[in-house]
Amino acid sequence: MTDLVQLTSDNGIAVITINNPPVNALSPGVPEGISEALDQIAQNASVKAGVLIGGGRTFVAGADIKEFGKMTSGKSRGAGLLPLLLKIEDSAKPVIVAVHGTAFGGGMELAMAGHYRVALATAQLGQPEVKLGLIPGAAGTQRLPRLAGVAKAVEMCVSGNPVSAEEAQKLGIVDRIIEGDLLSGALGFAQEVVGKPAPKTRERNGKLGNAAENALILSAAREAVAKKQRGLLAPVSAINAVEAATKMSFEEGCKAEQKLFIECLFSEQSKSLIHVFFSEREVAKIPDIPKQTNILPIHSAAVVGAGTMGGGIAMVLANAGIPVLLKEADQAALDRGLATIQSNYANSVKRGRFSAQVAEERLKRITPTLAYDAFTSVDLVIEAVFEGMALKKEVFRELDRVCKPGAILASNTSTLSIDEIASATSRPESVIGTHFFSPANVMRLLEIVRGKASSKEVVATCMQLSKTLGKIGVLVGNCRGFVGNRMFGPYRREAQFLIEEGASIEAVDQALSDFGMAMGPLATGDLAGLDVGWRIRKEYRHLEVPGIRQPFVEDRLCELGRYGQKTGAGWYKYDDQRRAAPDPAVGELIRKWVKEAGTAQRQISVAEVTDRCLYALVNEGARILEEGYALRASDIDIIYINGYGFPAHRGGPMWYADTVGLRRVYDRISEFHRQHGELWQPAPLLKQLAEQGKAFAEFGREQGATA
Ligand code: 3H9
Repeated sequence: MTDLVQLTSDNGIAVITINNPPVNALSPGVPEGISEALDQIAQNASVKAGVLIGGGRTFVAGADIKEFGKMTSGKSRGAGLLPLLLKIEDSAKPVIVAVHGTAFGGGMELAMAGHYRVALATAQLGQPEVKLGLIPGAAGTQRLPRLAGVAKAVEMCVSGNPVSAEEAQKLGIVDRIIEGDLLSGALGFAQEVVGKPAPKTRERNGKLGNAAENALILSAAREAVAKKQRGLLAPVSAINAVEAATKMSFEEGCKAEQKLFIECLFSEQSKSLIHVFFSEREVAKIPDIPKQTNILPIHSAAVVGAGTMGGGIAMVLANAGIPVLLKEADQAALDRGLATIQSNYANSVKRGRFSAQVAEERLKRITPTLAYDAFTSVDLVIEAVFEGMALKKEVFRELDRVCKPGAILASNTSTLSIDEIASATSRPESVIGTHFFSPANVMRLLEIVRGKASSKEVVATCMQLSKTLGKIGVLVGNCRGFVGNRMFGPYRREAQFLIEEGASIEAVDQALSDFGMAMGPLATGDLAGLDVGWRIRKEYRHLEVPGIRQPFVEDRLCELGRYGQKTGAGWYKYDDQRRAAPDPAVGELIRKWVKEAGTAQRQISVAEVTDRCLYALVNEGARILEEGYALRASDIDIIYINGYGFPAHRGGPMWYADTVGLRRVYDRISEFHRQHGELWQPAPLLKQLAEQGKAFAEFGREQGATA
């Protein structure tokens, strides 16, 4: 028996315990250990049944994801779980699988091979492989429809979302919910089933439906995938694999699943999504801030500014159970802000996201105020006033005056220097940036901007807070635009240059949307409000270098009052439902403006559109990385996937560049440099890595994300 699996016994029932912390993944050694335990159970006449259980915080959360990289690079052949699962199912003595925590992926497949499943009410069961660009690869697509029916199996394998133990019981996946101690409950269940014929999941064909019903289920699923999971391989493969269960024998279905699983495993999409999985966890690790750093308690908070961002941030805090003061300068603005929050909550209730009672509780946690008086006791303040340095400094001077020592003073600025804002206080160590993305109550990204003086405790607390708020916090350094917006500038600049050089608005947006971006760059501008960038450009105009080309169309649109969706017109025109349509008037205006400016017009290919926009992101990302404003290339990827609609299956902009090959990216950027001038100067780090034949993923810094 390996160290990872233990065999004990209790009153004639063998207990196989998997101990592979933290999540009992099926790493090498675990399947072998279970197999050996089964052999011993078979040989021991005094044992009547077996219970399979996970030690620690969970049952098995799946195959060991780290092994997949070894398999695709030929360093490992993979464990091949199928024979083990058949061995469990063929055991002459019943095997009861006891589930707590999560039975995910290979863990769920392992559970389904048992003759019975019992679970704690808090357990979750699911086939989340699709989120890694995979499908279940150990007969999950064959056993799940046999237990839960075809429609549910398709839904679970395509969405990757788990079901609760209670739902699993209703579906027929779980046989009993255990109250109290799981092992005692499982042992009791085992005593009840000893001597009775043990059902084999693979032989339970009763829920496989009929051809006509299944055809409808499968075609509806394919249609939904084409719309909602555009361009993704794994959801389509998952449907095909479940279809195989409905049309073939179990053995043939397993072979079909294996083939589809291997195709997915070797796809770029899966490698990218696995990169995203590990990057999301890596992001929380900050080299110079040890795990045991003191986390400051956040029992109460305040938000300054009840505009779109301030209101959204107040909701995020309230949703996480933190009482929050919401301050505005005048009653009318405060009323408007509160009315928006109320209507947002009402909409969520209408859509069934939560009950009216929950909405009311959340709303009650938000206390409107016109004064700073009550700020004296709060643990955290987030400033979200209009984006202007003078105003921000005024607010921070006031916060410095009223807030208790140790309170965290955060700014939601998206562009301004945290250090300069901090200089308005006597306690710059307590000042930090918390840059939320709009709509704040929806978007997952939170850029945490570390100022020169921000203390380690304050940084660690904000990283922890991001989790409490259901966000993914990424630590960035204090440079203009931080990481996300600093890169977004060149990206949108190129989109506009392409328009000025002859591409149509729709062609540019379509090219990026076909690449997988949630929205094209021009439509994104309309959504965010073109006036936001216009105002920032005006603030920084003094920094522009004479002779360097600047896009001008967007400023002209703003001068005409075309701010985007909010004014019903921007790059596109909008109806009162904010549905976009091309606006021929804009096309005419652009043609007139570029003629006046003397910009040469030409045919522009889709490849040029995507390369110019995406490589502008990559080139700036390389500078950010080299300058230490992001800790790792993968942090930049996480920012772009969670804050800017970059497709996760492409792994983020830096990973995407790595997959293209940095030599190719560098050559193309050098070509743009020759054609379009200084703005395309290749980043030194990109040049260096390209020449060394390396990837961004290989570039590590001792420290970074510090000012
Ligand atoms: C699969 O099963 C394919 C099959 O069909 C069979 C094919 C033959 N492997 O998330 P956390 C690590 S595909 C390796 O922070 P939480 C994770 O990286 C798999 N490592 O904790 C982290 O490491 P570190 C299907 C794993 O409590 C640590 O464990 N299964 C795995 O917030 C803690 O993780 C899935 O997709 C793994 N499978 O959430 C489930 N899982 O501390 C993926 C976790 O060094 N896992 N780690 O950063 C999850 O969804 C969450 O981790 C879970 C726990 C909900 C389980």
